[in-house]
Amino acid sequence: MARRTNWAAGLAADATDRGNDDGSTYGGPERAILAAVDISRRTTAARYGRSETLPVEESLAELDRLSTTAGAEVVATVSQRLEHPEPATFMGQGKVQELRELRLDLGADLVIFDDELTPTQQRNLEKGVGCKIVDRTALILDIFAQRARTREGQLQVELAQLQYLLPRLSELWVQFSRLGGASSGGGGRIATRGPGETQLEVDRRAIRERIAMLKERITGVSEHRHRYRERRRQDGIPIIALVGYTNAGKSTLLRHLSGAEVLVEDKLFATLDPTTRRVSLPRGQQVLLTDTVGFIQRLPTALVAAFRATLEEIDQADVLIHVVDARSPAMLAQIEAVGRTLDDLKVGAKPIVTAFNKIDRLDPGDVRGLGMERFPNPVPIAAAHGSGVPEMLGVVEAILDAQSDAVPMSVLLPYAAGALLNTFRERGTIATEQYEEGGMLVTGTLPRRHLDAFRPYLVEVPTSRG
Ligand SMILES: Nc1nc2c(ncn2[C@@H]2O[C@H](COP(=O)(O)OP(=O)(O)OP(=O)(O)O)[C@@H](O)[C@H]2O)c(=O)[nH]1
Ligand SMILES: [Mg+2]
Repeated sequence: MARRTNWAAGLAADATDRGNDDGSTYGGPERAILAAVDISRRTTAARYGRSETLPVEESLAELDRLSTTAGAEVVATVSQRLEHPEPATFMGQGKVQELRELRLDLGADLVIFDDELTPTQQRNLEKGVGCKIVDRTALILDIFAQRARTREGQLQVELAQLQYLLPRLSELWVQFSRLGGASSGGGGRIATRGPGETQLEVDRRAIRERIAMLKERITGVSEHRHRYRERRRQDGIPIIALVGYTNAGKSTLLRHLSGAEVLVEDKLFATLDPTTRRVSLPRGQQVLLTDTVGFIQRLPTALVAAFRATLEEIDQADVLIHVVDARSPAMLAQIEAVGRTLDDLKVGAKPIVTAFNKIDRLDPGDVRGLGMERFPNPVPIAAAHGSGVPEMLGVVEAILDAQSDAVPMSVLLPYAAGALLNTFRERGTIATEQYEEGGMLVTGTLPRRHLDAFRPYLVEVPTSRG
């Protein structure tokens, strides 16, 4: 089972903080200080290969939301401008000291860093600041652990947690022995040199075995899903996947279109597990619409790897609807983060409809200022109320038409062949339906792959009367 609090953070807390008389809280939400290094724009861009980076204030605002979602109470925020993070302590010595004092003043329980820390940085910070240190990756993993509902989601989160933990295990043992080992007779360090390291190896092996087992189970679940998807594909129903930054409004859009009782929340990562619903396009064609986990800037690699099965849903889609929170001050950085994640997933070139959502919150002038035309197939929408949604579906329909290799035809379907009429209605586009003596005379277009089934009923399209 995925754990609510990850080992790294939990164990460190037991070892260093609990039971200290430093005024930190017991029970109630944990009090957190947020910390970020503001790396000069150029360096960051080079490191992450991005041109549009989230400014440190925006990134901290996002970390604040993540922390609150995880159940912490944010009591202070600290940032430092640096050319690059300190290899040993992430922040400079002075800042570490400042954090230590701040934590004592405010009775904070932990410091959350807006980056992934190396195991060494984490250990040094725990020593220097004197409390639990959680990094961005551990925080996101923690939220995912809270949110995973399905078996597959839980397996994937546990896999990501263990992959995060494995390289940190030895640091944890050093720390555990330094503090915990002392109680068994004082010689903490000596005691762990021998048996401790043996224990470390045992633990490592146990974790590796569990990782292998989890991967196998995840493969099992995803194979099941793969077969299910194949069936849908043979049915010829196009698949549309909703992608986008977390909290952009993907679930809201699915709910509006299908009435599905999916969770909509003003929280990050409200959705983890994919939900698929049948939806009709304006001219009646049926498609499957899939809502899945949202993206975030610097999505931890362990998570992307572990969620590959879930993310395959995106890979299977014929068209992607990229839902953008047009109200967010960080809109451009978010669009780029989504683009980068899609690249990482090697989703390949798929047609994308860019749905600029939440325009009910913008003035018309602001909408013009969005620069929507820079993005593929842009459509302004308000998923919550449905405005713009029919137009968006129309764009999807046009793309599918172009893709489907639609063939115009006229067929006289006997009244007994109701199933074929349904197929025409759901997979194709009907121009006219006419009751005739021999059956229903239908004209319209149908994807070429259905042609064989309809061939026996084809009729000449009358070109002129008489
Ligand atoms: N004003 C306004 N708010 C919206 C609109 N669409 C969604 N929201 C709000 O945005 C928040 C996030 O919506 P969700 O649908 O949960 O977003 P999501 O993309 O599924 O987010 P995750 O599942 O966390 O990735 C909710 O509070 C919604 O009510 C809209 O058109 N207008
Ligand atoms: Mg959602």
